[in-house]
Amino acid sequence: MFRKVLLALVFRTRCRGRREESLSGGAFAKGTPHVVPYKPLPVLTGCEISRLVTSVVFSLSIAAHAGTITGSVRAEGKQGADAAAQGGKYDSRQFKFVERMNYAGLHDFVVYIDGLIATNAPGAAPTAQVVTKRIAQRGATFEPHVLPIVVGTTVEWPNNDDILHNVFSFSEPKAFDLGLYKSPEIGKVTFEKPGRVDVFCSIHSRMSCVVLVLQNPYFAATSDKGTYIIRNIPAGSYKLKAWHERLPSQVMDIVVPETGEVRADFVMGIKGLPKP
Ligand SMILES: [Cu+2]
Repeated sequence: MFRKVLLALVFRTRCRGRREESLSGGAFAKGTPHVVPYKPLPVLTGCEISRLVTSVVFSLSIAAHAGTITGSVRAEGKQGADAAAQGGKYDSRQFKFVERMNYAGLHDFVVYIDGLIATNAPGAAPTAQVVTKRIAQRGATFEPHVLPIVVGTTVEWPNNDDILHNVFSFSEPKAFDLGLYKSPEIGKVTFEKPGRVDVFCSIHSRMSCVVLVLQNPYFAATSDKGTYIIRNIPAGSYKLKAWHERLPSQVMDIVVPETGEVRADFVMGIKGLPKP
């Protein structure tokens, strides 16, 4: 590893000298008319090839210390709950339109590594990357319904409808009121504190979404099939959490290998809660 870095430095120093030469020369430097000369397709010089190879080798050696977590999440209801539905009770006028939980049909799970990890712990070099995500308002629905983000992310709420919406939240990590607006105006909020932020529309009763603000970038929302994949996680031991907006979270100890993947499947439900 040390040798690779040393080699990269040597190449960089050597190449810099030649590059400056070629930049200071050229047609324009000699006061020729402002005509773009014919230039053949760029051919990589020896130095450039070496630099390219070195950087590829360098990134591969970094990636070799990072693993992948993959798996699935599903939910199941409590045993015995369906007994209440037997005997035609739900056919009565009183309960006919009562919507019941369909655990097998639940989606919008999020799987994430809990807490701060070495790459973003206090004192680690801050990442200057500014991330912006979007939740659309379309057909009086928020899309996606659940958005996991890392702390510092800005979320935009474009209004794709011809009617007004009013996006707001009174959740502790971030309370806000974007007011009434239509396209082309776009309301946005930056989330600096981790936690769950429930978002509503003040006009439409069924419009709600959740922004899940997380402490590190190692998370994934599940696909339509309930599967997820989190890549490039630095090797180590972690607490892996499965989250759903209306189920208690589940935690699993996991060891991410230096290379390759580890599998973690979750079955969520009304489990592990204290009896009063
Ligand atoms: Cu609305």
